[in-house]
Amino acid sequence: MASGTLYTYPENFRAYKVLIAAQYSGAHIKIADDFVFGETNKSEAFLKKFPLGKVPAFETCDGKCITESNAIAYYVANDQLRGKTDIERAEIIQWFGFADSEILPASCAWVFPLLGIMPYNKQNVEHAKDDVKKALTALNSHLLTQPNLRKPYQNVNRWFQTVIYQPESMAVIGCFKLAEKTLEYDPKKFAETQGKSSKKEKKEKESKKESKEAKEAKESKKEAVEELDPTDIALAAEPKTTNPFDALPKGSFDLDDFKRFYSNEDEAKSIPYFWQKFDPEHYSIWLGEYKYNNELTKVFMSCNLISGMYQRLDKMRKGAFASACLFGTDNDSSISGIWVWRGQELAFTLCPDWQVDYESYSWTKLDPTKEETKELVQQYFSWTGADKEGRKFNQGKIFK
Ligand SMILES: N[C@@H](CCC(=O)N[C@@H](CS)C(=O)NCC(=O)O)C(=O)O
Repeated sequence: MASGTLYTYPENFRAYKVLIAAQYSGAHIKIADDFVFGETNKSEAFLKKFPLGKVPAFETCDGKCITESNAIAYYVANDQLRGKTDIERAEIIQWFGFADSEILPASCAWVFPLLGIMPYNKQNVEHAKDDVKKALTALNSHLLTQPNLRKPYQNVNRWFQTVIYQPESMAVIGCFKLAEKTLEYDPKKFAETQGKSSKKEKKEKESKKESKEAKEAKESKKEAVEELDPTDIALAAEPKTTNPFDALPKGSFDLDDFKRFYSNEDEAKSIPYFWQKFDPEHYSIWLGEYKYNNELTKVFMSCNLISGMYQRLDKMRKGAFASACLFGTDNDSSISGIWVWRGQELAFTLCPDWQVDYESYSWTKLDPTKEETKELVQQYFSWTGADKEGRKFNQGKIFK
């Protein structure tokens, strides 16, 4: 399995490709921790290995040097990502090229002027926008015509969200949020950005510019997805779904009332209140345990994993409540939670939109009459105790 050192600055979108591929393959990648953009990559020692002085750059454990983010990503990937047949491998190269030649330059030409780091020219920006739309329309049609993909991924927007919310992607970039509004041209921004060019600030600006570049790429993706006409059309054409919980009898447990009570009172009151109101005939209680605890690294990333799952389950809030906890510390942690929802079956199976994350957890239905269930509810609702391996409670998140 590939292993080595990656030279990059933080949040480099080109390095994300490499790091996400490594999440899938399990390749061991160390990020050079003393790397300073503009310094390290211009040093004699670096240029000897990587003559262009660009990052990301990768040095394998046995001293081989690779540049070009796509090549590095390919090197650290596995067969699943590289493709198994000639045609699959050719398609991988096709989409690498598509992203670099069709999406990236047009996205930058669209967004950089709006962020004030390139002069604004309305015609050029409009032209770039059209180019992005054209490329995404082609991608959208491609996804729609793939029989395997047609059903779950009806358009680029959904495909993008699916990819970006995979645990392997989230472990690298955290929880990605789509832009809420379209960027507008602001002449002040350009003046401000161009104004600060004293020599002393140059280096700092370089690195800011580069991390900005990463942001821009994200922004452009957000923008592009947000403005995509065919996506909007496809979304509008989808049948309006009712909430799957609506089909199940409500019973006597007023979940909203309990959520309000839980938010406003401390657990000494809200947990007895839960048991007093809980309706076991129409609601069920589940323990969800993350299956890949040994892959969890930084606590904040694991918390992003929980928040991401909650976000994707937004519509499920109507009939569910959960408290998920992270136990332990960086590189030694676990995630588990207590979930309560309407109905007696595993609620995620009720709706395809709820199925992105649930298979990463093992689900155990709990018997509400049992003492162990009372103890688990007590522990998870009050954010105390430890996991099965004795890791102490660290952080909790409520789904309501
Ligand atoms: N095609 C290369 C582009 C690499 C690249 O342009 N890297 C920029 C930072 S994102 C860089 O290192 N610039 C430094 C320089 O041009 O001196 C790749 O995908 O890896």
